[in-house]
Amino acid sequence: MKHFDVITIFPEMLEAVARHGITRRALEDGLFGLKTWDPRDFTTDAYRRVDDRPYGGGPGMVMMAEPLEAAIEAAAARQRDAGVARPLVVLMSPQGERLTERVVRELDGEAGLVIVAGRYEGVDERVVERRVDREISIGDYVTSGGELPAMVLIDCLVRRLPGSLNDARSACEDSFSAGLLDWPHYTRPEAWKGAAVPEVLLSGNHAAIARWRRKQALGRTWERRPDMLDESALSKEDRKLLEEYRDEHTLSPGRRPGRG
Ligand code: 4FV
Repeated sequence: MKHFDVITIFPEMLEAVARHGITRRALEDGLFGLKTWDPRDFTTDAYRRVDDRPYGGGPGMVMMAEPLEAAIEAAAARQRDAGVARPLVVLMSPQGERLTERVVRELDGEAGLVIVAGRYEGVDERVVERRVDREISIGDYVTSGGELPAMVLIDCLVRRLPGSLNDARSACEDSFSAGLLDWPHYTRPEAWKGAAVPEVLLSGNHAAIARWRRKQALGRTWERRPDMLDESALSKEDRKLLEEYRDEHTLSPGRRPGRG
């Protein structure tokens, strides 16, 4: 079982992963454990204070080191008692390394994550220096708290746990797993508002379908995320597929068909 302990002053927010969809079932199936720790429960003052004004002035408040460290330590101790040799402490923050498929794969191997979800302007840097192993960002923008980023990370990792997806192929056929964007998906009805499903997908010819999907993945990556595509590293077959795609789609990289 993989362990997630989340440090948050809004523990109820984690219900989003605990009570819905794939993550809910994986939790019920015991594929992972999820526990929240509220730093307020580790305060000693009557006001259960977890934030204070920033030294040096400026807007907003900063999360205090002591309640955070006490919560982190309690979470890490719980994981150690549960057999996790070395719980990894992760702070979700815009100053962290970008969360990518590579980082997700690296964290696959971690038996336990203690995820710190900050609020306000951020957390006291001294608790980061003392207790945080990795800072991770979900993107170059600012959220009002670390809870949503923490749930993004948990969701990414849980769906890769063996047994969490109905069909394990889903995870390995995901976008990015092959370093490419996903191919387009279609389902019934065959015709919808005058738009048909590509013929090949109705052919039952699995080799042709696989070829068409590979071409779409290559072409859409070239169009939408040329930064992900190293054409010089493509196989001869993939280069041929991309050429075909380009011939069929006269757009330049980064331009989306029919959209400005
Ligand atoms: C964030 C991000 C993020 C910063 C201050 C929470 C906020 C507030 N976390 N990726 N982007 N966090 O914006 O992970 O406390």
